[in-house]
Amino acid sequence: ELKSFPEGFLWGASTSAYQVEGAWNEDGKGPSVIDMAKYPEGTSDFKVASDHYHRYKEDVALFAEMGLKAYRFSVAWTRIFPQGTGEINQKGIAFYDSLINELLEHNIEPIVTIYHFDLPYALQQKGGWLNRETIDAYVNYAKTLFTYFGNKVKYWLTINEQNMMILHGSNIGVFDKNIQNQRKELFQQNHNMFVAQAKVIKMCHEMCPNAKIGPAPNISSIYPASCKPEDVLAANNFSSIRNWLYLDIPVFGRYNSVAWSYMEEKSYTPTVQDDDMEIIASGKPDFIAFNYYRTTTVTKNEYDNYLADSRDEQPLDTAESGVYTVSSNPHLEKTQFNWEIDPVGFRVTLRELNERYNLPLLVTENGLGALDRLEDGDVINDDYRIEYLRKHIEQARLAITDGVQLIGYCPWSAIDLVSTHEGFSKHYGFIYVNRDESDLKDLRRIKKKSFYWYKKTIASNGEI
Ligand code: BGP
Repeated sequence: ELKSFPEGFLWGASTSAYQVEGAWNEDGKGPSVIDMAKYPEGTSDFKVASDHYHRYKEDVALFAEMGLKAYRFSVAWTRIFPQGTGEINQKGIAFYDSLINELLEHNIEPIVTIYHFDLPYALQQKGGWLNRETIDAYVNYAKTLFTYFGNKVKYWLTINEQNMMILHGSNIGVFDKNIQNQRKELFQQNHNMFVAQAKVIKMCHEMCPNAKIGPAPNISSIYPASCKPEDVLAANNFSSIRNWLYLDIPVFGRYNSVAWSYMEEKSYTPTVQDDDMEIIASGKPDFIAFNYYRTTTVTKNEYDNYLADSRDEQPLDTAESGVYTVSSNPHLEKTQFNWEIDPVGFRVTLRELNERYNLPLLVTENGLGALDRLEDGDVINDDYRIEYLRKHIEQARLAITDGVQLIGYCPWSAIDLVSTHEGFSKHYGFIYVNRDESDLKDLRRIKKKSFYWYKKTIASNGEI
């Protein structure tokens, strides 16, 4: 018999600071790597975004009207520490304090991502995550957040999509161009982030005993493109490299063995300092947050040196010589932006996570990016988005019936924002933001059809 969503289920929605806030250099904010990245001609930049920094009260009122029980957002590190370290910028603290208060007054639970891609540029100039001083800077930054907001925020997320930063950070601009393409160095940055994350999890437990904290990778079930044993093995390998590496570390306190032997084989293994593994084992998460958009299908990669000359330009989410090549799945429909749609894969992913880790799960992103059209009378008929979300919610409910401990669902995104890869034309929100690239003043908010649908869904606790 179909189970219901549990009582107190965190029906929410998500954003991240640089994609929604704008005000990129206001009130003392320093530049992040995202602010300094070069975007292709014609792509919207993040300077104004959805102007949420100035309109957050209006936005929170809309979230409350939609009935959100939770709102997952990120703090911009450079609002708190403009240079990554040093003096606290009190105006940054004040902004997030007001935002959190506003949410709590509307009975919306804040779920806070500490770091969502936007490393302070000043830290990157000193080597970014290759420099172990960044570990200390991150710990100090998190400590500041726990000090100011630890009594108000119950759910913390350490790092958004660390795995995607490693797998294709070059596309997002999160790493220094001069070092990002060296795969060995990617895995060193990865290791340093693991150490930083563990320290922050441990510190959160000490400083905020009533709060919960977890990692937030992007997790996707990996399918073999055929039933050829070599393809099945490739899928198994990629699953370890892409998914389990990022959760075995915080949950079990050790490197996933398949991922480690892959790194050894490729000479990518990071330098692990004496007490690193002890530190890693000391920071166990209370739940696993994850982002899910689609599954991934792979074949065995038959090359010794895949795309020899440009190999390092090829992000790891595309291929690895002799190990895997990401291919497409002919059984799945695609979005306008060519992302495969796989609600059943969502159930599979939820089950896999539950079986491996037996921890509460929180979905922090899931959604459909589309070229929404504003029709006469300020209407957006985004039936395709409703369809996508409905199917995923149905599968989530089946997963709960399977025994998965799902505590919340926060689709991407609460409100339209700038897409990480594709600018503002790719809309995800329940609330439309009228953004004309030649005049960024309007930015008015318009409720989409999906806004009213999600409101009903929440009100009925997912009985759709
Ligand atoms: C995730 C990120 C988000 C968001 C989302 C959608 O990887 O955590 O920041 O951008 O993907 O991706 P995109 O904007 O490229 O469509």
